[in-house]
Amino acid sequence: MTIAPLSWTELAALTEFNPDPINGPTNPQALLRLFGQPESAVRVTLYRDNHAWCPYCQKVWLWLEEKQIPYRIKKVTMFCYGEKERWYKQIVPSGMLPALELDGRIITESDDILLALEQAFGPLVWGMEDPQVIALRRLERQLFRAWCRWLCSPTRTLDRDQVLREQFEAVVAHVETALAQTPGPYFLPEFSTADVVFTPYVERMNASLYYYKGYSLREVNPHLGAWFDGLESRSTYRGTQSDFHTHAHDLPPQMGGCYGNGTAAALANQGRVNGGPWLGLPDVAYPEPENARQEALQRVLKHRETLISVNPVEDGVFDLALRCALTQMMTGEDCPPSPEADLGLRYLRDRISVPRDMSIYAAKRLRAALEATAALVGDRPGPEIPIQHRRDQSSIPFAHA
Ligand SMILES: N[C@@H](CCC(=O)N[C@@H](CS)C(=O)NCC(=O)O)C(=O)O
Repeated sequence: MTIAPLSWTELAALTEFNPDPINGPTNPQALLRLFGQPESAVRVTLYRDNHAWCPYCQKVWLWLEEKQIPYRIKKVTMFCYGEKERWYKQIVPSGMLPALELDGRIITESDDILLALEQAFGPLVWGMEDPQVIALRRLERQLFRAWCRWLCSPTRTLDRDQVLREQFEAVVAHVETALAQTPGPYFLPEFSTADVVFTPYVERMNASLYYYKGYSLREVNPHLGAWFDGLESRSTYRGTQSDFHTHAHDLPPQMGGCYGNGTAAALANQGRVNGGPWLGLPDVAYPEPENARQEALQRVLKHRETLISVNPVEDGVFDLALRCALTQMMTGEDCPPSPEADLGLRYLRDRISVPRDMSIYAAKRLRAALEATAALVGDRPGPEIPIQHRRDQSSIPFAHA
């Protein structure tokens, strides 16, 4: 059965998603976080990237959320998404992120930021200079280097790829041993700075190795698997968590290239991450929240005019196509758009940025609805995702909302 698209007013009546960005759960949209405290308690401003993608920013962001330190957020553009704001270069001439203002003092370098925060507010259980944390921080850098070598070396042969894979797996074995020392899922007996330090890049390793190398870090390593589950039990982490699609396509310009090994497993994973089905991918394992579709709908409603104006398909055609996809997402019934709309629907499907635009399950539901609706009328891929930069992801047109 097919149905006609709902109007924007009818769609708006289907969502009540409206969390409090300031005092509610961790989210990338907030510009102020108070955790129930008065605004006069704010001593900290975090300068982080607009795209909620920068791994070093995620480290500081997660720490502040875990410690519930009231803070302000100022968002800055990363080079690969567009031009750096001049006002930020006056504060931090290199333009590097993150930066933190604490009682009027500017601090850069994520490790120095965490040290300064610890001095002001106390450690997140075990601090940066605890000998156990120092050893784990060293292990994290070792893992990072082995990952970069495997992912970012343009290997010509599968043998060479295998050597780099084994080098990476040897470091992973040390990580598994470290995690096995504690009865719980974390690196130390409680969630601490050590977990915060590992989070950003292990999340990116899980995504990129699945996509480019056909290697599922989370699934083949039981202690890392349990660690991811532990992270996902925390609303702080869920608010910062990205998905495979976002990482797979945001990493190449950041890393100066990511190289696939062309194995059947890698190609199959690429097909799945790009074209779905997205539910069931090992980028998330906690149960889907009941309001995931409502969240996706609310986020599209908020930005619908801009989404329509930046889409490569003609405005009237895309307005209808977008309503078709949202109608499909909310009712489960197919809603055919105009024949030329497939391209525009896939353009949007490929540009949902998680968590910037919405959380992981909302994004999966929206990608699925966009794809299902596009497939009703055509099989053309959307415009290619650039690999040298991601200026197609600019948030400038969306800023007024
Ligand atoms: N060592 C620094 C590294 C920070 C870093 O590499 N930041 C990147 C983003 S992940 C950056 O700001 N690059 C400039 C840009 O992309 O605009 C730290 O720990 O804070």
